[in-house]
Amino acid sequence: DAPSLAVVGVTGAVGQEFLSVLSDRNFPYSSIKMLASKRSAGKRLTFEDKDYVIEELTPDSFDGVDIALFSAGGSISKEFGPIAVERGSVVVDNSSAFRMDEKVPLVIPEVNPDAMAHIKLGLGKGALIANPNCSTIICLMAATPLHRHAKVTRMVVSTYQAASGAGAAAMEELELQTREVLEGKQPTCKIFKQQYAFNLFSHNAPVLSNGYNEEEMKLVKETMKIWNDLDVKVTATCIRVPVMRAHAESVNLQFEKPLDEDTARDILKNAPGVVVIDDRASNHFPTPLEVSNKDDVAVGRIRRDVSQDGNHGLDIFVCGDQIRKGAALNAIQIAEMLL
Ligand code: 11C
Repeated sequence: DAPSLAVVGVTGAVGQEFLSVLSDRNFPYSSIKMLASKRSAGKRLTFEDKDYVIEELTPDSFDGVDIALFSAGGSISKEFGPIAVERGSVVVDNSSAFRMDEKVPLVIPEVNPDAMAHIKLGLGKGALIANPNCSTIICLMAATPLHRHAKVTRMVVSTYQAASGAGAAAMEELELQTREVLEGKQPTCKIFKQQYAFNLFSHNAPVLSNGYNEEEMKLVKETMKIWNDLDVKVTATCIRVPVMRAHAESVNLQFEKPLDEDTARDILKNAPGVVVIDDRASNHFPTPLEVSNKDDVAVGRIRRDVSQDGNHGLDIFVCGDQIRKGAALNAIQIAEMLL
């Protein structure tokens, strides 16, 4: 039988994308509960020609739900994730709440599907599966095929992150500020403390005592967990740029075994969920706009790192849709593996 679904945070940017991706991929379901906060409860939405009333999220929301897709922030996940599990749902959680819990698999289906192999639907038992941070997913979609071939020993990531990572309100703020600046007005700064349009700044996540911000440390720790490799050395600098919905990342890789750039390009051309855009002659490489609303992560600027000996280093540039592969698509691919 097709599973019953619940979407938690259905009014958000990722919640809405869950619905688009479910529809695009003909995901089978017997019913869907559209869940949100009290504020949105009672509003209506239409999905696949059917009208739904948005319900307020309560513990009882999960009775009879096989798969619950969560994207309503960490505190909602912390409160309601365990309740959903207790009521027998398999939760695919898009927040950071459970990612580093060693009992919770952290999964990119193209990278580490085996991590969730023990979780099955229909056993009457609930479970939690965590969706990695968007910048980790986008980075590892490209880095993993190379890692499998030559083993990455060190990775240096610099990100150029879109507004969507901070939610629908941040996307609206970017649009509003752009208009305001063009009209010579003072830009409205509600979501971010500083001007976003025509500017860039260090990622808005809290800065930790080691000087890294939380977004950077997610790249470090999640990579180790997903690759199941505590020895890999990862460092990151995360920057918010005035782009609407796709993240870009410069990734420098150091390998244990040699890997030349032609072999790397071939590996990436054959990697599932990855497209190579690497046209040096016309200076055409991945851009956030080209990957927006697309499923695949694009990789280009594939070149030998001249600062490293022989073929032990590569530089690549990666772009991926933050809302899609960075969040909703990855979560629904996880749900597909449960079917
Ligand atoms: C961003 N990655 O692009 C962040 C937002 O841990 O899921 C998502 C934070 C998370 O701003």
